[in-house]
Amino acid sequence: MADSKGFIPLNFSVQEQQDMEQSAKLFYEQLSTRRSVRDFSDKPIPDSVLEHAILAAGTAPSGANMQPWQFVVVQNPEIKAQIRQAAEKEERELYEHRASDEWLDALAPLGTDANKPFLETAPALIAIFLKKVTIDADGTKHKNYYTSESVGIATGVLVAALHQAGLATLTHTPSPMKFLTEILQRPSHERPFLLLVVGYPAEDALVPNIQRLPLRDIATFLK
Ligand code: IYR
Repeated sequence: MADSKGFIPLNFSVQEQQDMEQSAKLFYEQLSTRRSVRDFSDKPIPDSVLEHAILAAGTAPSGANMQPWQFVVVQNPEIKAQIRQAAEKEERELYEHRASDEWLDALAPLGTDANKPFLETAPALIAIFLKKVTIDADGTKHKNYYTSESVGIATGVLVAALHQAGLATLTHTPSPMKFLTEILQRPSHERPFLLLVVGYPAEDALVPNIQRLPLRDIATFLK
């Protein structure tokens, strides 16, 4: 099936316009119910949901198809406790010293503080690492391209896939996140990108009453 360049036919099916419009609307409606959750239940989640969500994330486009990501799924209570302890230490610094008044004011509606009990309560944490280089099995180093864009898109797909599967997430970015490299024993060419908290929401979970911007504020159409 491959041509002289090694290319293969695209697997693509054209949808009826009505179906396209319905799919786009339904996808938006499904995603619009996603909220960042900070109150998690400790109810276990199926491994296969995590696995398929990560496979979905791995379909993201990436610079030169280098797929510069590594997902580390943490379900071990001792490791989660270590992550919580290290994250709260950084967060205390942030809330007490590092964050500007402007930043703290912006965070006020979210009601966040340095306490992160969800890092232990939630059944899974997915630490996402960005690979500036990829090292082959034979030790050859390859530079990766557009790594932030690539890992950002993969993370977005992961969040959407977990939401679609009926799980709640929190994109958590304790800063700095160097402790994740140490606790999770990752090689130095992988940079911690984001910590995704995954689980069912607590039954009484509350979320801030915030709204999404309307289309006219987020998009410009030039025809
Ligand atoms: N990392 C801190 C602070 C924080 C920063 C932003 I920007 C947020 O949108 C939310 C929180 C924390 O997790 O509390």
